Amino acid sequence: MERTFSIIKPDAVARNLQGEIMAMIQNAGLRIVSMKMLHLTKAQAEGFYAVHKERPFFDSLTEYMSSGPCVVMCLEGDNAIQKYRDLMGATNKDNAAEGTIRKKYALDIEKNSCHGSDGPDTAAMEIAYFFNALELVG
Ligand code: 3AN
Repeated sequence: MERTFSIIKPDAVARNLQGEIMAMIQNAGLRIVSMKMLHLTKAQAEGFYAVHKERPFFDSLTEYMSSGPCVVMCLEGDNAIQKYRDLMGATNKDNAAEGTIRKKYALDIEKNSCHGSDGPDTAAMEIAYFFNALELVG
């Protein structure tokens, strides 16, 4: 069993797609072990994406991530990190495979509907950024 961290980003929540994306996650065999809806401040989004702070899109990305509510989740399952990365599809929706969340719902490379941890260390850090041990109930 492995855990990963997921965000249904503001572009998807604004279009009321939370339920459809959660159904895709559950149909892929992942369990939602914690979940909440948040409206991040710019500072909270900057903290979360600190690893990208030198990238040219950092300001725009954190502006967008704090532009409206999002859903943060901890997911669990066999090979959960890679399984969820596969389900999300490529960062750029134009390169995402058919049947992936981003192919179906992303608007562009920035407003790409979902986030998923890219490895075990990031997953542990990202889960701890949003959830305490008592909130992980799965
Ligand atoms: P992924 O989310 O697929 O792991 P990262 O970690 O490279 O992709 O990028 C983090 C987030 O930054 C992406 N999900 C996307 O919202 C945004 N992003 C990535 N590349 C670009 C870009 N070239 N222009 C604007 N936003 C980008």
